[in-house]
Amino acid sequence: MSTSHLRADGGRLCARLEALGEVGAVLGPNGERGCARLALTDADREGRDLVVGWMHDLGLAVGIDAIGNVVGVRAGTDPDAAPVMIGSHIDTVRTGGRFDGNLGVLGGLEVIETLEQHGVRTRHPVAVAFFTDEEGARFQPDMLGSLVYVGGMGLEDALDVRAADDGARLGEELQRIGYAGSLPCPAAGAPHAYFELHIEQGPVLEDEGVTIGAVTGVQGISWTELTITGQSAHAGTTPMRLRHDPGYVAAAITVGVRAIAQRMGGTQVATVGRCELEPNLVNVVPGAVTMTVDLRNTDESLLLQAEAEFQQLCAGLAGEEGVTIARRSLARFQPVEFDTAMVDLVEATARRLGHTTKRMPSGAGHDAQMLARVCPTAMVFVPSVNGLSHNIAEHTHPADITAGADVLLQVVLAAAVAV
Ligand code: HGY
Ligand code: MN
Ligand code: MN
Repeated sequence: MSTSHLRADGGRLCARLEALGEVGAVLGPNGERGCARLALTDADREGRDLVVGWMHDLGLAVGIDAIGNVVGVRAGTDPDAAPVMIGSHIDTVRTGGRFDGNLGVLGGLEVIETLEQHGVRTRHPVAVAFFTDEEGARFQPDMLGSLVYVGGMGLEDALDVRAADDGARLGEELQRIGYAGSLPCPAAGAPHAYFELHIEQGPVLEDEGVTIGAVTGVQGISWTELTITGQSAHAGTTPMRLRHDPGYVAAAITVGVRAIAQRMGGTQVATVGRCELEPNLVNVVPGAVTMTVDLRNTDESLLLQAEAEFQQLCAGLAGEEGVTIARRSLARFQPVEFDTAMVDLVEATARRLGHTTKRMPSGAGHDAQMLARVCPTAMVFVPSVNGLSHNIAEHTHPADITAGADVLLQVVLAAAVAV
């Protein structure tokens, strides 16, 4: 059966995105409409229940594994063939948008519904997955569910992770929301191929007027939590020369890691996203500060260089101010390159459909970087308006959403082999 003419129904996909976006909805002062569904919260459970319901409506066989990853499978004609998997995540950061992750999962459901609508059978099964805790905002590391899925992190270690906000244990939260599944981790078998449709979350495609990004890989990620311990003291009576102020050290580290990134240039980025002073009172020199540093680079040797300079910065400040600095690695992933033939397929398919394309690395982490460990993997990017993401103003135009879904549909058909 020829299927090269098949296209997605962009309106149906946008309607699902809107409906899922209402779960944990966050409305901004200027009409921004984001959502907050931190991993394993009640809002995440509600979003999961909605998507699982859609999976059942589409006749998928739905399975949940021991880390809460959910996979819905549409049968293929060859019972021995491994599935072509479409996946991403539906958990969000606290100031999340409605597209990050959600587009990849709901784009997968759109592919399924289009195949159903046109009576298309494929040799390989087609699976749609959402992975637990991709964001890593509440439970680190990020991409935790897909990392466990591919065997990159032990299940028990993952279940024992404590939440950064309230200290809850991941395994108990999974039980509490009813998504502690019975399927084994790591997964019993690898997919035949994995595709992820995702918003770019940066400015490149929009700046260059390009519709489809053929993603070549994902940059390396280094997350560190610092606990800086000094001496709590009176803000008025303690002379500057007698202070051991972790608040000052935290500020100097924030300025210092930014300077490292600016000096290195290229793709190097550095972010202090979390910084908590204790006791956080106007008239008390803090006794301790807990903060995080996120370093990324597309080149592993440069990321190692940035980490080394960061380490030297901390050591110097600790000696200068007379504080101690304890470090805890929250995530460390090397850069990942996707299978060239798969990237070629995305690029050629997008061009065949008449879209402009660009090969580019991903600045953000994605579940695809974990699935790339076990099967041929590719990502399809669509533009982000103003390059904005992890912000409730995150937006992607419906025409670009439809273009991305069309490319996803066609590359999945190529891999799953319509019969
Ligand atoms: O941090 C990331 O890049 C992703 O959003 N988890
Ligand atoms: Mn994402
Ligand atoms: Mn994200």
